[in-house]
Amino acid sequence: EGVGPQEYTMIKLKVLDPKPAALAHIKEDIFLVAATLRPETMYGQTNCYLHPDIQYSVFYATEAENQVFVATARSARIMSYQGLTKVNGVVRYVPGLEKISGSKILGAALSAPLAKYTKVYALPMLTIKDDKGTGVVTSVPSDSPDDFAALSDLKKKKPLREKYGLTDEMVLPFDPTPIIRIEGLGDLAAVEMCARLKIESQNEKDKLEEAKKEVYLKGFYDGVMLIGKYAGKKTADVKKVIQDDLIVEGLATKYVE
Ligand code: A2H
Repeated sequence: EGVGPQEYTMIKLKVLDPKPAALAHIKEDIFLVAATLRPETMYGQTNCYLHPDIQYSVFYATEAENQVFVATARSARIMSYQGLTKVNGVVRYVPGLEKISGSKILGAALSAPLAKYTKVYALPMLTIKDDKGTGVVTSVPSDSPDDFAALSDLKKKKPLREKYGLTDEMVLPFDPTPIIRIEGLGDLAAVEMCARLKIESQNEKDKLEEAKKEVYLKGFYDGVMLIGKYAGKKTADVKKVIQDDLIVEGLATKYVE
């Protein structure tokens, strides 16, 4: 990992009705908050990942908004020093929800900013780390090999879906959306790299590392947007503008760690 602070865009995915039982009594708007380095890829969201065994926290966001966030306790503490919680330096948990395992939120219906799909679902990813970002990873299978591999696992394996209480409707209709064209890799770069390297599952760490390097480097510098307000422009030139647009609309904030 690099030295010094990393700035992420924290994307707010709103939990829709009917809410998971454990969250159903909450009056405020609830958001899963996902840390991403690629705000320009949010057009391609197909779902959001949680780790089933990670403990998340549900806590009050800034006073101005009547909102609660779902993220790891570690990231909540960091957020509290960045003006993102109700009281500076303090995390106020929703009573009884200081800790809730990801498995209890899986299957939640979500609204994902800029996504083509009006409703996406919280799905399991077993490679999420609890000490990076918010522990919530929004999924862009067109441009992230990790995201594509995890979604493919769920699509291929009915027992995996059943294990986490997911219906077919939460998984099967969601396909990678072409959002960025990369010279030599086409319009679905992550799908292409996973095919070239014959990646069979989200557990193929080394191959996924190789795929990521290729897609990420090329996507960052040579990618051209195929969709949205900035279609035709280079990814490197619109990353910041799209981040700003999302923030202005209240759909994201900056998060540094
Ligand atoms: B990125 P870095 Cl399209 N555990 O967002 C595992 N992965 C995590 C994570 C965690 N706790 N928190 C964030 N991430 C993912 C989009 C994306 C991302 C695309 C392509 C590449 C890519 C959509 N998912 O990341 O270690 C998030 O996925 C490639 C590295 O801090 C986040 O950005 O550099 C990225 O990893 C942050 O990783």
